[in-house]
Amino acid sequence: MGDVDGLTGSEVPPTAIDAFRFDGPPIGIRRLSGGHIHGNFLVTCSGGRYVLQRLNDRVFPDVGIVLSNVERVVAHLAAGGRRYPSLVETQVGGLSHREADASVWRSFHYLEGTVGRAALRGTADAFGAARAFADYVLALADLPGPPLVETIERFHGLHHRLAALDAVAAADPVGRRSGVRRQLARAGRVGQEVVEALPTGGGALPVRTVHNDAKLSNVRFDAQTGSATCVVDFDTTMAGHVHYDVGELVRTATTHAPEDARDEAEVDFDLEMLDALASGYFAARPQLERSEADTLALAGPLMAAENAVRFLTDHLEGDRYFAVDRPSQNLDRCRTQLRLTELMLASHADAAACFDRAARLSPAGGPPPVGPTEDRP
Ligand code: GN1
Ligand code: MG
Repeated sequence: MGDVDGLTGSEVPPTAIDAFRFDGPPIGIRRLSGGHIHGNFLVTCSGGRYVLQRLNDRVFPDVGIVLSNVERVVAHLAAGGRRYPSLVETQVGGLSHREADASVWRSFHYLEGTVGRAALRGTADAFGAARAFADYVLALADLPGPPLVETIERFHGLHHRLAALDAVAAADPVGRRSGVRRQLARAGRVGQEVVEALPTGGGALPVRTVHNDAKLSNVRFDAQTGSATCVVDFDTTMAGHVHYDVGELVRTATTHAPEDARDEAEVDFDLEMLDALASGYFAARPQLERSEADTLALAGPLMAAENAVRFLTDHLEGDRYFAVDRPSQNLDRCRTQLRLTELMLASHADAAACFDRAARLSPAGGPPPVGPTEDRP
């Protein structure tokens, strides 16, 4: 094929497009914004639209594991009659394609009639997004076969992320430490406070198969009705705690500031949105244990603090992990997440009241029943 929209010659090799069984010749390609990890492109062919991804093998060292986990998740969601993004076969009947330069490509059918949201439009969006993520965990509770393989080792875990930050600050590989002393101290202080409030190791919290990247932007909403139709991006779906999902959603959906706002004063913490998120989550009857339900108000601070620490670590490492399009973007991301953590901690009592109310009013009624969990620490 020829150079479509001027992109195929550079970012998307024509052979990567030709490798997939797309319906009709490609008539347009454009880069999709939003994700920090993979290269994401929208390929428009005469007979349909597709999301084509170049997988990031620095972040996911074994892309084969990612591919097979995702295939299992997609097959299980399909068997349960749920809406999900389906994979496109390659010309040779596989579900991924390796280029001569060793890059690995994968494609999904574009979920027509749906839209993503960078920010919530209102409480109904919050309710629907939270219910969709709770429903995802319920759907995977009876995934047949062995547990999904860990795609990124020790992906979440604030304690270990803080240790990694200390190590990179000590090594200071690109000489940025002197410019971030205040944020380093602040991240250490805020991170420690959250680790002490919600220790996630030690077996106190059940381990389930969770999404692990439950950002608002990973929810698709029906373009007509506005209701949340499904969640996407299953690459980090594996063992974890429900707090990782609730926390990602809370940190991305309760503030009106972009994650990389240059001025952290823009960051707010909207308790009305939190209330709707909590109601939506429990509306799915998530069958949480007491230890989970009672600590959900700390999920937002946990994930905001963890992301702050990861962004600062990457800034000190020279922006090797998260894609950036300007020099201090990871530092800005770190500041917004620290600010958000501080605001959330200051409103902890109100946040806890939101989750308590939602748990009491959940359709199951009464205290959340004990649900199926795995027996691992
Ligand atoms: C990354 O898939 P994407 O780009 O939305 C990251 C998440 C972070 C997020 C911060 C595999 O998510 O863990 O929370 O950026 N994903 C991975 O926005 O590291
Ligand atoms: Mg992701």
